[in-house]
Amino acid sequence: MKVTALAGGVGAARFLEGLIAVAPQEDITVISNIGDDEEFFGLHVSPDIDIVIYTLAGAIDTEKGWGLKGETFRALDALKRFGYDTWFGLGDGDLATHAHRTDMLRNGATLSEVTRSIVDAFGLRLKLLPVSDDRVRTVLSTDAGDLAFQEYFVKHGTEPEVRNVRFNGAETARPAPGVLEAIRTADVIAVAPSNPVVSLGPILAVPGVREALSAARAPVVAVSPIIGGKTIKGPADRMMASLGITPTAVGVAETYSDFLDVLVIDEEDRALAPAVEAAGVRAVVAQTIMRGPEEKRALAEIVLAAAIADR
Ligand code: FO1
Repeated sequence: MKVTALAGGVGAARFLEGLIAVAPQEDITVISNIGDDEEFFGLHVSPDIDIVIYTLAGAIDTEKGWGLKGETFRALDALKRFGYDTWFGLGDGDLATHAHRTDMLRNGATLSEVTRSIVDAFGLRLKLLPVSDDRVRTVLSTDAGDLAFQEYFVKHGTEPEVRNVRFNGAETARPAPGVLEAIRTADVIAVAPSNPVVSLGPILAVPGVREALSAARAPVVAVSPIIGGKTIKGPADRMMASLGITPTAVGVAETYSDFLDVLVIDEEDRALAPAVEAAGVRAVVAQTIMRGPEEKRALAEIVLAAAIADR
């Protein structure tokens, strides 16, 4: 069974840990957000791609959910000496990934090719595709002005009120090789429990992706990242509310209703099932909080089973 997953950062990586425990990596294609990519010290950083790779390779700092475990920050400390702003925590080992990525890109490789090389180097066998090899950047208009995603998320700690979100470059970006095909040929399409606005939004903004999802023969199954009106981590609930999207599983269903077949919602939101279904999306109620490996695995199984039942 070929599984294609749409993924943002930390929540997605945890969901994918469950997926690789129940399906062979060779059968999995992950389409990653690139809207929160950023350049620091001339190096191209792709946080969502790296979070997925490090997590699935067992190399992630599990406490933080990003960066490498056992990481040191000596290079970043040394950069302070030259007056650099060092609010973004790039560890020494992590910097090697970004140096490698930047070197390959400067030598003419595409982001897809670079990503494949990092996936291989970390011993993974799944296919991980940036949604595009073209530049797409998330910019948030906030009460503190226009902020690039990492400025909003890390430098300002998601404090500013978000008024509007745009994905610069998305209108002219082309899906990376294999992206539309992975959607077209999948048996199951899973949408990870990521922020619908800033993690999945940039993927859906690349022309052709949303249309391919609507036309896909495979059932599209999402897991709601909102439980009881709140996110486990991150600003999705506040951001949805300030953008006029209901910050509940119902708002998630409505955001994806043009292509979504099934939404897995948490037990806590059982009462929302009829409203989710009123948005034209079948609701499956399950335990969606992933504390340990068993829960990650169980959630992946629920998503696959929901897709099979929907075919
Ligand atoms: N998140 C933080 O909250 N603080 C950081 O200093 C930070 C550094 C960082 C370095 C590399 C990387 O791949 C991710 C990093 N993240 C950091 C996470 C990142 O900002 C977000 O989790 C994603 O962009 C959202 O999916």
